[in-house]
Amino acid sequence: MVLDVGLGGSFTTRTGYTPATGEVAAGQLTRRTGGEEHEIGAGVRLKGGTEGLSFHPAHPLGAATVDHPIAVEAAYTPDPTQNPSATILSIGGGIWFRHRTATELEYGFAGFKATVKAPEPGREHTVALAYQPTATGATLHAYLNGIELPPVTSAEGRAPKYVDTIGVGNDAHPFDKGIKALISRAVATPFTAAFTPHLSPGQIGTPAPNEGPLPIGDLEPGWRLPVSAQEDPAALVAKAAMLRPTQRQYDWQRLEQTAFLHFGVNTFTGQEWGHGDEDPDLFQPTALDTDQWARELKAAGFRLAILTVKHHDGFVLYPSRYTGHTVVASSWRGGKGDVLRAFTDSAREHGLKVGVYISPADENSYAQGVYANGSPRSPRQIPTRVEADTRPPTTTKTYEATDYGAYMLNQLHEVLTEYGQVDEVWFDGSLGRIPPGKTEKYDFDSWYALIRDLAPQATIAVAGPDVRWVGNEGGLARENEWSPIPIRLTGEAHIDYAALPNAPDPGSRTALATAAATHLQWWPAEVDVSIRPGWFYHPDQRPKTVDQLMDIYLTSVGRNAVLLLNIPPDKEGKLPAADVARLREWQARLTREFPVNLATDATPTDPTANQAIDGNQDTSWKVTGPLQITLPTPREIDKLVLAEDIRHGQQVESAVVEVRHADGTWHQIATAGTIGYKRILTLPKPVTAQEFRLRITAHRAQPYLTHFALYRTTPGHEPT
Ligand code: FUL
Repeated sequence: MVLDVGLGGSFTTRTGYTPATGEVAAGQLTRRTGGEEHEIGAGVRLKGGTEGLSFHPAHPLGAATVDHPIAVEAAYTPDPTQNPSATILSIGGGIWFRHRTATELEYGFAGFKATVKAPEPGREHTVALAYQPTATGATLHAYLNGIELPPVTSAEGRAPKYVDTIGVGNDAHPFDKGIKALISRAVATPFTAAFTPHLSPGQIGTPAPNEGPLPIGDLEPGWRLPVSAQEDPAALVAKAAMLRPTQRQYDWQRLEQTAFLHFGVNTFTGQEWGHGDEDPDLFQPTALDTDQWARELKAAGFRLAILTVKHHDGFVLYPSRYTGHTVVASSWRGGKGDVLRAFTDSAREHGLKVGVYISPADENSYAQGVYANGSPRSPRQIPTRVEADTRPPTTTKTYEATDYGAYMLNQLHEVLTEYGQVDEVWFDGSLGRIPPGKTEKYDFDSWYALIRDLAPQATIAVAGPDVRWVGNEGGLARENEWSPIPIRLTGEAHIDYAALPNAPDPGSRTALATAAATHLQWWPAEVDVSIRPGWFYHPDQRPKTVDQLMDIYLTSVGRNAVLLLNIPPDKEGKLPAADVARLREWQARLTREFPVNLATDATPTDPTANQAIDGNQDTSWKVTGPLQITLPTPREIDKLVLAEDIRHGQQVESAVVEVRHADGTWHQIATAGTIGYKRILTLPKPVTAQEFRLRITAHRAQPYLTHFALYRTTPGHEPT
């Protein structure tokens, strides 16, 4: 960076500028006439004509042409009227970004130029030019409000250089193309490979009265937005910035820690995937204790638990009316057992929410000639009444389904109407042992519709529209985990990844620009991982160590994902003692590593930023600049928690955290890419400071911060 001023310093001579602390000016910044009004705290007001700011960098821009990559940016609030050629940015006199008229902007150099609609007057916008010489010419990238505009390329020579000056609010040469505007920030920076603008609206200067990126038609913020095949990369980024979670996705994200319970015939056979022909009488828990499940899970910080009501083998843990392959066919509890009932009762008793895993792949149904039997989709009355149905007559609803689709619908109906509130329905993507080519084309549209009808608050996970599988079963979210994701919608309303589930980067600007997507959607990541090597209980397996669980927490909850940790009940029907002990140790470890949020005692430089440090999840701060806080005394910290208020979308693309040294200079201690719902940063070694600062260095639309939290592991318990 050779220049980065928010114009918070002073014009000490009539024209010369002295930067404020934290500002950078490696060169001389001047007012052109001295008549430019310096509005302290807002910027410099320009009245057009010969007024403007000039920056003379310490190093020349080139010889006769501009020969070095250089980027110039400004935040400005234009007046409603502008003279033709009123210039916002200029490099060397030959490269410009200017008004052609009050409603049209033009950028370019020599004979190469492009035109775009001018942004709305009276509110703050950001503009950037990034000039990159090539072997035979140059490319000029232009940005408006953080969004890239079509680049301008010359293969026939570079931009002429008339002066070694950068103009902000006027041309660098000549001097009579001034703009009427308030300039609130100016940035200049050489760059090497790719350039990303540092400025976007709302990040700096005065808050924009209407937030949001470059208007793209009349688009409203939403959960899912369609995209076209050849859509402009800038529009894709703008659409991604418009995505918001639904209420159910937001509620789900706030759960943070959820538990999985794999329990069924496999628990007794030692298999991970049953064949569906196992004798139901093998299911014999000797001391089923769902109270112990719920109590221990709750104590370990879980807020919801998902039970495998039916795994791929098709054995059902409650007495379903639609199959004989259930707990009723076991002599356990005299054929009167109901694991789902016991589980849901205990969960509610202990304040845990309930989720259900109902495997679409079903070997027993396949063997029975129901799954993939070739039956056509036809209207089905759900629930389908059976002989000796003891349910009171109830309204039925018609859904299109195959025979197996109807079986699933009836089962979902039972689970969602007879066991109290269900908050997550988990459809696995695996086919189990069903032979390839014999698979059923699932009636996802009808299944989703029935779930929405009966349990509108429930998220439909993984093979579902609300929650995305992170792509591995190792407990690892990506370092930069985006929730706005390019997707493909297939005919039956089924949602698919535009890239592979485990694509290393499904959400960045590059991913958005290159994805073969039909839509962009808020599709947040869930990290499912087992505490043991298997999903089901096996006596010879051991639970993971506390260190491993701690790492999993940091790479899931700490990376904008929800953790779904599997703890498999054993043959007794209890969570194994070793696993319970491990959960308790892990919980104690979490408490020691995050004992108190030291930031809640701090004073922010900007009092409105208190909403980002008050520790309150429901309040957030509209970012208007760096978040700078002062603690009552210097404190040692080793972890930071950053959080965006995702009700305003996921916007941050990069951020740095700095501390102030005794000599007043700022030093970087941590960097982050995305933040999202929660981002935990661990420092390589503890840092002591009194003043901390978070700077958002790249973002999409207006970010809001819920948390900037500081922690120090309780001494004596540092991780090894
Ligand atoms: C996988 C299944 O095949 C496993 O058995 C397990 O249920 C896991 C959570 O999902 O795809």
